[in-house]
Amino acid sequence: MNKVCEILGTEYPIIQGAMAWIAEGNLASAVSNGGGLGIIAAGGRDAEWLRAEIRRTRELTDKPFGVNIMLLAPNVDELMDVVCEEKVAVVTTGAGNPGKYIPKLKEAGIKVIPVVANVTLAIRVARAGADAIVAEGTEAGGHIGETTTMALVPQMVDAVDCPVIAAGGIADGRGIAAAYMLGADGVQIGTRFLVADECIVHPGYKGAILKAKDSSTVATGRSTGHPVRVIKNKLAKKILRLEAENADEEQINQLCTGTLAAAVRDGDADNGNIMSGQIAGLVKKEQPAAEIIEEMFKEAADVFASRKGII
Ligand code: TUI
Repeated sequence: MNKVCEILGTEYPIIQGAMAWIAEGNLASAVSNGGGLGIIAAGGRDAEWLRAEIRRTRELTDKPFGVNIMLLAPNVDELMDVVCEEKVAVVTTGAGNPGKYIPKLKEAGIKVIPVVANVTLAIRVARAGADAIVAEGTEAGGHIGETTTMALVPQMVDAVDCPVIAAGGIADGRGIAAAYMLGADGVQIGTRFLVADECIVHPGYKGAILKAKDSSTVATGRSTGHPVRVIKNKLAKKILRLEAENADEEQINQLCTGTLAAAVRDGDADNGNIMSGQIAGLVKKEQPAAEIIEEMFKEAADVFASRKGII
């Protein structure tokens, strides 16, 4: 059996990406019911919301699902308490080193899968007891590192003993097959699930993903040391201009205030912060989450078969 399926308790070795203010019970349960691991994103939420959402998700699926905790959040300790009390199956983390929380999570019987963007941090979290690690390349949406998935995955596979799950730039069976070839045992996919029927993000956000082409994303925030990949719209261009002019961080932060809500809740494709991976150009239709998963893994198997004679 696939090592990642064994850890996650799923039919397919796929984790849904955590998308702040977007990934909640509807999408998480749909992905889990489709045989993957659905994720509730706790970033920006409070402990009460998270507890209620975990309980609501349990009513929508009897399959395992996980919670993502963004480590830059001011209420990380409280969110960690909630996932331990509720004994969710899996916790993924982002934007930092979850090392100090790992013993407590494992004591609660929770599998811990940090999402990391470089090998140094991967080695640290592996030593701290991570069950698996998501190697997230710079092609991914949201907060990103510098290294591509193609370069990051094999280097991480060589550096750690636990299974590696590839993320960033994967949205179909070819991407899954490629990740396996690099030594990954599973994939994390965000962008394609943005247009899942069960994803509650505003249709304007979905439209921006469906309209995107290969060159439609850009990383803002490089000047502040926190690059974030988004759709290159009016807002992103304004931020890039300010960064080029060495505007102070406060001014940029002010411009960004409320823009994630504008994208997620109001679907403002011009002035909203539309986080997306580079692979958005490949995402062309809205489908149920379960159909997305089944289609991608069938395609991965077909790709393996059709390329058999290549070497
Ligand atoms: O965390 C993510 N993706 C995210 S978090 C997020 S919310 C947010 N929004 C705006 C600004 C900041 C956060 C949206 N998307 N992926 C995992 C990830 N971790 N990507 C990059 C990193 C990372 C980068 C540098 C983690 C640690 C780090 O430096 C510390 C170290 O020890 O290397």
